[in-house]
Formats: sequence, C-alpha cells, structure tokens
Amino acid sequence: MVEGRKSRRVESDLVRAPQVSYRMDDPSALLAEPGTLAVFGFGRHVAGSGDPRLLRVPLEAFDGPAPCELWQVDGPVQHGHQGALCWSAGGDWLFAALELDEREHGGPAGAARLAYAQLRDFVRGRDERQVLRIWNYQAAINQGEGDAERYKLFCDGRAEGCGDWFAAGYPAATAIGHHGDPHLLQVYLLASARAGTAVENPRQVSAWRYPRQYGRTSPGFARAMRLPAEDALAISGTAAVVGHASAHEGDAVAQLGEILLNLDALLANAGMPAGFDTHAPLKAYVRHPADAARVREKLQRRLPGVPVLLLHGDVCRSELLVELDGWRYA
Ligand code: 3EB
Repeated sequence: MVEGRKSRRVESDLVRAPQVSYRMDDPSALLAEPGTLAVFGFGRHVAGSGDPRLLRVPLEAFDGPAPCELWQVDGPVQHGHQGALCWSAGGDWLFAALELDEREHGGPAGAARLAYAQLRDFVRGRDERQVLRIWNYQAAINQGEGDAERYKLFCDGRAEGCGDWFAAGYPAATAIGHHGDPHLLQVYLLASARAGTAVENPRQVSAWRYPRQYGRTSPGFARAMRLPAEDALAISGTAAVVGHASAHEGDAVAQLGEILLNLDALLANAGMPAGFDTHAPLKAYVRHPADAARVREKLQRRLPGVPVLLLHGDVCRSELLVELDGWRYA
C-alpha cells in the first residue's frame, strides 16, 4: 500500500496552471489557438458563438474597447454542452459555465440552488472534480432588504444546491452584481483532476465564519486557492473587509488602499512573492462609474504594469464600492 502511494505522481508531473491573459484579439481568433480552454468577452457588444468555450460576461468595461480574457492549457481541448451547461476540458483542467433565467427557477435562491446542483452533478462525473475557483454574476445584487437582499437569497440557494459538495473545503470565488439582463444568473468554474490548497487571509475573518448580521447563510468561499503545481494563486474577490467589517464606507479610493493591504497579506500567507507583475491579470469591479477614473489612477500608481481590467460591477455589500480579484503566478 505504501508502495502504491509512493508511485503516485510527484509534483513535477503536475500540469502547469492555465495561463490567463487579456488579449485584444477577436474571440474567434483566440478560440482557434491551440490549447484554448475558455475565452471571455465583456459587455453587451460581444457577439455570441456556438462554441461552449466562449462566454459573454455581462459586465461592461470602463476602458473600451475591452480585451478578451483567455485561458490556455497544455494539450488538446475537448468541449461540449450538457443541457444548459457549457464545458471544456484539456490537460487535467475543466471549465464549466451555466446561465439561468431566475424567472424560470423561482427567483434568485431557486436559480442559485439549481445552478450549483447542476454544476455539482456534472463535475462529480468528471475526472477533473476538484473545484478550485468559481465566479458568480447576479443582477441587482443589493436589491431587497435584510435577509431578503438578492445576494443573501443567492447565498441561501448556493448553500442548498451545494449540499456536501465542498464539505472538504471551499473553492476560491467571486460574487458580483452585473447590469446586464436583469434575470440572468451566470456561474462558471475552473476545476482540476488535482486538489489545490485553500489560503485564508489573516486580516479577514473567513467568510464561512461571518457573524449573523451578514445573512442567514454565510458565503462559502476561500480567500484564495493555490493551484496543484503551486505555480499560481487564484485570488478571490477581495474587498475592503477587515475582520468581518466593511472599512471606509463611502470612499472608494480608501477602500482600494485597504484592498491592496488585504492582497499583500494574502500573498504573504500563500507563500507567494510580494506584489503583482505583468503576468498577473487582475479585475477591478467598480460600483459607481464616477469612481472609475480615481480607481484606475491609483491602480496604475500602486501596481504599475499590471494588467487590470476595470469593470462596472456591484460588490455584494452595498457599502462596498470596489473589489479586486485575479491571478498571481509564482
Ligand atoms: C467579502 O469579502 C466580499 O459570496 O462568493 C467576495 C468573494 C465576496 C466571494 C461570494 C463574496 C463572495 O465578503 C464579498
């Protein structure tokens, strides 16, 4: 038995992380490149395509025309549809995406429940069943009061749809409000045949331990995920949350400063090199268009040369005005 364990793949056999980049090319050109696992177009001007690897993300970029986001892996890529779910797989990696109309599934909680149940059932049948990173984009995320706020209903449904899916540990995640089709819930994920290592942030209470004031169902996500070969860190949506509290209410620039402190602490805790470089694509979600220029200016000053896509999106707590997520390669 010990022999059997020893003969398992060693670290050098682990496939390298998907290479994530922003590219100004046409989606069709990117889909034709070898190893393309997924292509993301941002905003309403992106043309549809029958290819399940192309996803139109309902977030507008402030700096038009927006680039596409490209995920590339080593080796051949297969792809397909299963019901409403779109997927692609190659080199130990799996991309899966689902878009649901909330009206057809009993509103925000029902849609989230179904989205997660369908993704869970699909992923469980694959070799690549270790979910490392999930993105959630919901319309009007802060609409509704108290426990009836749409984000909180999403959290309820997500937890129900997951069941015991993440009992062994949560993936990294983002949940942001979009301004596209008001009924659209979009969820997509990256999974692998190999497990990653979840990373928490010493400056922040783990999300699943948030106190009751933030909702009935605590959001289930890790602050970041080290990919199996330890060559990249997938960074969750990071806002100006310190402890469990929102900092710098009403001040997007001060919130961004707090986010950069949170990211420094996260990288240190993950054992990653400090700072970001030209290979570390980030996204900045900004609630108020009037804040976009100041956020852009501060990012250019504090993270010079780092590719940042500035998107119009709402953070899931109404007092939070900006959030960052993305990748850090070792
Ligand atoms: C926070 O720190 C900000 O519900 O999946 C960030 C990342 C946030 C993911 C989620 C929520 C989620 O609590 C909000």
